[in-house]
Amino acid sequence: MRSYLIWMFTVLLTMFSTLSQASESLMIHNAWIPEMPPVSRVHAGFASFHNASDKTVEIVSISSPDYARIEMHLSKEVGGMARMIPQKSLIVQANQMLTLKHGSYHLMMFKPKRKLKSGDTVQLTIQLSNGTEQTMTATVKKSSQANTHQHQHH
Ligand SMILES: [Cu+2]
Repeated sequence: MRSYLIWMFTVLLTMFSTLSQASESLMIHNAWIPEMPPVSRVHAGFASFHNASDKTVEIVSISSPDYARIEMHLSKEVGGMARMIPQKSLIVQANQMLTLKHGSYHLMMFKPKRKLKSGDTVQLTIQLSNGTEQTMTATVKKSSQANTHQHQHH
């Protein structure tokens, strides 16, 4: 009985330290997915990752129950051609914000498992190199809504 209690206590302590670690990692803002025609087999994903800690945070994988596979890409011009280069990870420097956007870093999400339209939300799980996980919620939006929003900064 006593060893059982000690074991329980250890489990709770481990859970708690994992949770408190996760809270020090990334703050995620404006996660969104441009609405695509239902026939589309690949969606883009955007978000801003804010690392408020004094350590580099590295995202090593992203998954979602709503997609078969999610890749991290960097759009780049190579020899005058726009190319998308798959990234092994996304690195968010200490006290910096990494903003995923068109023409830069972004997510490519393959084979949506359900119809997603404007207003729907998608749960994503982010795996960090320190072994912790974070969840994020992305909202499906019409691209035109997002463009309007961008233009408000002018
Ligand atoms: Cu891409």
